[in-house]
Amino acid sequence: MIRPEQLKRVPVPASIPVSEIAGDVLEGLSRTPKSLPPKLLYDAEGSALFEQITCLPEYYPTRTEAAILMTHADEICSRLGKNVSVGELGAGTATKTRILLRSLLRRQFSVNYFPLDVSDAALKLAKDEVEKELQAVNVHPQIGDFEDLAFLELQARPRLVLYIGSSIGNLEHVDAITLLQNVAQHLSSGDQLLLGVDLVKDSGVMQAAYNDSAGITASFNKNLLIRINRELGGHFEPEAFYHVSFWNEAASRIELHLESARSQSVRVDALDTTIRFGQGERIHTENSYKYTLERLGDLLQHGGFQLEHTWTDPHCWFAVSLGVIK
Ligand code: SAH
Ligand code: AVI
Repeated sequence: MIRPEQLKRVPVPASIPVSEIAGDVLEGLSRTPKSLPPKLLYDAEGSALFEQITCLPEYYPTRTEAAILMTHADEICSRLGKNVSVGELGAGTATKTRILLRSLLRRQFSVNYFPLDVSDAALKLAKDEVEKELQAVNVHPQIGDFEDLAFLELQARPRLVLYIGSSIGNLEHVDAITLLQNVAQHLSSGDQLLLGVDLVKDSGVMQAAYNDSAGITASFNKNLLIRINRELGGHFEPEAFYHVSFWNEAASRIELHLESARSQSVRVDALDTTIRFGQGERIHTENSYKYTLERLGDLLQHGGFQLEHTWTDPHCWFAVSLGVIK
């Protein structure tokens, strides 16, 4: 871990304000093998690129989950407590959330909705779009990290927490369980969690989703280097890195990497450091874990929730599960 006092010792050129990503970038690029936390993918440009990804023909998760929600929204809402308030982890632009909010408003007069996200650009869009369509939803955006869960206690009970979009798949198993346990600690008996996860399927289908023919996922991945250039005075040449994605069967995950096309040294002014890359050396930027229904059940149980029901699509590509705190 890089401590804040270590960062203060780095002489920063006056023209570059120290970005909050500095510690994560310094730590991740000093490691062997190099890696960066996936939450750094979501600056304003990254969030916009992710929105494009959700519309790609190869990227099945969003439309599959949306279809599950559209088919079963009324049944899902009938299983919720009366007059629920809704919190959401990693809400993004809340496009799919509106499917549930619409259905919820057929059962209650108004909804207090608390979307949490690190991306203020995505949250702003979420608030604008939800309020434009659904005037009876009061949106309370929470800009922050999954570590900042105190907002769940601002919600009136009973509470529903949404964690959809398979975003939990971007966490290591141990971190996924810890996050659910932290959520559970802020909830009370009867409060519920709606969790969306991507399921293991034909590897060709999964690989195509992360290596689309239009190259949007590659741009999403490389945007991380552009962000480091802008926020930390980095000198990365994005074209000197390849977008690499593949299915790691043993770990049940898709991996995203940025691979150095040649041996090169890259200066990052705000970190007062130069990062060396061998030809073919990679920065591991994201994992996207794919679950089985059995492992999804275990995840909920270890996270402190009792599984109530799981909905899937006809191909069993994606699952949405409702869990409750007993
Ligand atoms: N739920 C939406 C968006 C998924 S994209 C959907 O289903 O389409 C993942 C979202 O999680 C992004 O908007 C990203 O900014 C957010 N995110 C990623 N890591 C995060 C973290 N550690 N804390 C808070 N938000 C995070
Ligand atoms: C947000 N998350 C669930 C996406 C995924 O599928 O793992 C992020 C993503 N990365 C590349 N394409 C989409």
